[in-house]
Amino acid sequence: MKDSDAGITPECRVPSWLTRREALKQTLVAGLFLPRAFGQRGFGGRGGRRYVDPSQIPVYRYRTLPVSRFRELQAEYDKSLASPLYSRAKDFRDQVAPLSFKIPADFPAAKSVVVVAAFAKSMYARFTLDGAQFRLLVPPQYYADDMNAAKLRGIVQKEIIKNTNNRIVDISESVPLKLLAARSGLGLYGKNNLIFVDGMGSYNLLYAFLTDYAFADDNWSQLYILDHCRRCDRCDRSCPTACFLRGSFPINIDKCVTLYNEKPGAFPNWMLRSSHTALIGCLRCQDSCPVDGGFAGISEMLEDVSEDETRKILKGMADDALLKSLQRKLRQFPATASREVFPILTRNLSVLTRS
Ligand code: B12
Ligand code: SF4
Ligand code: SF4
Repeated sequence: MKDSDAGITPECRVPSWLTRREALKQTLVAGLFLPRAFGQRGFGGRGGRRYVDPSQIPVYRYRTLPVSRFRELQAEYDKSLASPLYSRAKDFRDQVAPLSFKIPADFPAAKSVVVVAAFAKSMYARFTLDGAQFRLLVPPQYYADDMNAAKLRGIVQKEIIKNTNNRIVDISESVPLKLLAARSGLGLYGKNNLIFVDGMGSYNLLYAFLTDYAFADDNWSQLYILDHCRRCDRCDRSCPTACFLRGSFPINIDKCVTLYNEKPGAFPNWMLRSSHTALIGCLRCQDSCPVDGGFAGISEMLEDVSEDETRKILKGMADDALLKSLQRKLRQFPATASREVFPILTRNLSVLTRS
């Protein structure tokens, strides 16, 4: 598939929804590269849904960067997080606090980082209650996929480095993955703040591996924005909680449904019941995207959850047998991992089934 088919163009694009002054302000925050064509009309991509043949979707794509780039990546990330554009919410800060571009003390010989994007499709789970069936969306990253970090580590060793003597360490849980993917040229940021990768749109999960293998190329890239975003606002219009801010690239994380429905606790008072559209997380700013059109339609069904199990979930009865069955049926759905996190499933299912 050509770059243009995925809505990605090799030139730098600045979105028309940013005024010149706003874009310059963003530049200070993000070190964004402004193209010569900035402010002019007449360039941009096509919209519209299209069919994507699943067999043509790459399983993964990757790029590499030398670890000597970590210092500037860290400075850029720190600068963003210090900006008032980013949430001060504790749940958000707790998630980003452990992320950094530091080389682990036990791996001083690390020379390169391999950033990988793996295609990930949506799943649906069917629950039954009082004769009614609820087919509920489980977005990528909330079920155990055939492709995972351990498998990708093996692929990095066998297909990318092609040498079993090199050390490879999975650092996916400890680095800011989107910035790494964008700066390595693996993908482009979209207005929905996600990384779009050629041939898989934003339906990809990101991973990173450190290695003592020294790749010849430094793929350092400018921060590009998806070409389509210049003339499109579908993600903005479809967001159930109005996270998109005029003139600001970062979404308002404080309003993102995912920030609340991944964690236990009551939903904020301002959040409408209709804002909940998935069993966990939210996919609205991806499934409405014309660039993601063909990828959004690729999904599979998980094993059905019985009426008896559905009732137990709604009553919060997390016995061992139920947890075991749901772990299998929902493929390690995070809220079935223990009694402690089970209330997340009870709350999220209650709001979707109006029970
Ligand atoms: C914290 C977090 C969240 C938080 C905050 C989200 C956010 N936008 O930061 C919450 C809980 C809300 C969340 C939600 C989701 N998340 Co999340 N999340 C993360 C996590 C742990 C860290 C992200 C992070 O570093 N944020 C901090 C900000 C500062 O980073 P940033 O967004 O890259 O910011 C850069 C840009 O804004 C840029 N910049 C600033 N100004 C400008 C201006 C322009 C024009 C440009 C181009 C760039 C630019 O500079 C910043 C860096 O310096 C990562 C995992 C990881 N280890 O990285 C997953 C991750 C980002 N999440 C992911 C996913 C899939 C989701 C959800 C889709 C899940 C779901 N289905 O509900 C939603 C999407 C919400 C959204 N639209 O952003 C994937 C994204 C994959 C991809 N292809 O992009 C990741 C990478 C997990 C993974 N392993 O794949 N997430
Ligand atoms: S829906 Fe959002 S991310 Fe997708 S092309 Fe339109 S503006 Fe960009
Ligand atoms: S994940 Fe949902 S709530 Fe969050 S920005 Fe996207 S559409 Fe809005």
